[in-house]
Amino acid sequence: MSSQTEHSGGTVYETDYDAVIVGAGFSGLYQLHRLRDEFGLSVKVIEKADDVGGTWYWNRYPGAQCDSESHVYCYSFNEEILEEWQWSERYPSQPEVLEYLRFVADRLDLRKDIEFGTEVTSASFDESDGQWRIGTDDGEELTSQFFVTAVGCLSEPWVPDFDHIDSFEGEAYHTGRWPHDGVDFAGKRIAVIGTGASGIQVIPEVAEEDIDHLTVFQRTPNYAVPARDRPLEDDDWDEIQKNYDEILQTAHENGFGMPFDPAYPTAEDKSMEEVREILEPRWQEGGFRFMLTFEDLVFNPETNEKVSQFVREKIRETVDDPELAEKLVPKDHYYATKRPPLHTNYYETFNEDHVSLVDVTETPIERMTPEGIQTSDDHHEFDMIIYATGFDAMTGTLLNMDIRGRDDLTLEEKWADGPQTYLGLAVHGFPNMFTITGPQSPSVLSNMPVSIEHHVEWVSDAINHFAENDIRLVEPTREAEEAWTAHNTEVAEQTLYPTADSWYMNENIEDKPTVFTPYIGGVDVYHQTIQEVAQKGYEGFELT
Ligand code: FAD
Ligand code: N01
Repeated sequence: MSSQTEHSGGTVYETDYDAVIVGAGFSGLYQLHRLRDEFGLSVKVIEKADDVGGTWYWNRYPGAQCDSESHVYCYSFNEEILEEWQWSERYPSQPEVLEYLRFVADRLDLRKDIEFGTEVTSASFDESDGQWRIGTDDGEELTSQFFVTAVGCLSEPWVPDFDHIDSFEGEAYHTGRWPHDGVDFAGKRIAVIGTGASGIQVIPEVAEEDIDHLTVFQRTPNYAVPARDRPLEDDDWDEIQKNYDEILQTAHENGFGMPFDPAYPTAEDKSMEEVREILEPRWQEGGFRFMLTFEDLVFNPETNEKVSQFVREKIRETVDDPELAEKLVPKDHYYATKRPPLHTNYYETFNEDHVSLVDVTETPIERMTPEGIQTSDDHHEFDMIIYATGFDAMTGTLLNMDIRGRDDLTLEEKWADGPQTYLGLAVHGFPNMFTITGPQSPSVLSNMPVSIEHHVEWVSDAINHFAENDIRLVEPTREAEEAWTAHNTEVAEQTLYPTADSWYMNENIEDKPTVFTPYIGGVDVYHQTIQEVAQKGYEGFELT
């Protein structure tokens, strides 16, 4: 396949494809559909997995499930898909989301333009002919006019560099690269390292298996709120279908891409007793509806402290042993300044005799040994270690691809002090490249399918506009990029987020620069901003 375009000067450009997209998760699938089926472009998707799904292909650990509610954790762009697909639970589990994405890929006939089992290992912009040259691990090189990354914000698993990590002779798994054939837990002594959203989901599930013992290694206790999952019955579904347009519209106009708005502006003017009365029914209802109670939660320390206090009280009520409960109670950061997880029986699990906790702030992990884990005060023997230690988030996957722009500048060099982008969508010095859910866009601070749709639609319309208007090269100006980067920092600093050591701040990986990586101005504000940029003739971009 090849694509030919004639520029106004008479030059004919020939590339293998109009656009090459990396990744076949939620983002890449929709991006392919939009460019190919709406605008008739020639498009190739390169995906290193051997199927579609992205996150939901890789994260198959027991308990892997969505925290977003199913009826909004989906595409909204296609009425038929919305009508044909019925979710079975309030929060879909990993197999169901994977099944959904397979269904969409088949329904829209996407697979024929996806090359599976192939990793993009390099991508460089060739200034001589204005093409992207994309290299893969099978030695192939493709050329395209546009290069679109849809590689995910949480797709590069991260394992800390523990001393002698490879000496462990038992089984070791990362939650984000879980074996597809499952894992046999029977009779085993198991360690889980990490109590983020993945750890909080996997721990209760592993504890329920027929195991010998589970030891949880916790560095930072988390504020987990009950999910309160339940099946979605036909009646529930009828109700959703009746109001679907309105629900989806609310989600697309909400600051976090969720279908509900905060009910109270602040808790500042309320006593703790009043706050308890407001929060209790939301705690019983479960899910992110709890987090979105007070509008100023992540802005106002007073509101946040009251909500944090409420969660702490719940943890103490649930965990029988007061000393253990105190170790599980977060005190070092504000609620929601690290990604707030939902849970099903997480705290209850610690009441089981065969589950114990090691607080690594008291007794740090010193090294791995052939038999297990050596902490500062004990040697723990295990048959299996589960790393629930997260991801090289936001930039890790992008930087691993050896992306090079003008003057052979690598993205890694460009972002040495942290990401610099225009709108989280494009980078000065890297013409014709677009980053779906790139750093400095709302991405992980939202119900992501909403943000993904906003990005994919914007990028598709932009590429179509450039094609129709004989524009060959598109690149944000340095000034626009500097202004957006400064704006990102400015809005983040108005919130409590920078006060926590989170992966939002790159703090989970020692040698990454400490900067707030997603955009916290709100999905609604952000969406309006990118639409205005387009309406003003792609203001901030240089078009040639
Ligand atoms: P991904 O799904 O990460 O897909 C990226 C794809 O790119 C992957 O298939 C990967 O293999 C491929 N890729 C990467 N690099 C290369 C390369 N060099 N060459 C070829 N292919 C490459 N978000 C929510 O909004 N709500 C939730 O409840 C929620 N739950 C989550 C639970 C887990 C366990 C995790 C890890 C994330 C969760 N997320 C959630 C975030 C989730 O990542 C997004 O919702 C969404 O799935 C992202 O889709 P994506 O297509 O942008 O990226
Ligand atoms: O990863 P994490 P995750 N020694 O980085 C600990 C999405 N997601 O995979 O907090 C000991 O949050 C680390 O401790 P600390 C969601 O966006 C969504 O759980 O850094 N411990 C932390 O406890 C989420 O935020 C869902 O002190 C070490 C844990 O490992 C994102 O993915 C489900 C350590 C890592 O937590 C990532 O979540 C799952 C060390 N050296 C994931 N290094 C749902 O929506 C790290 N840790 C359901």
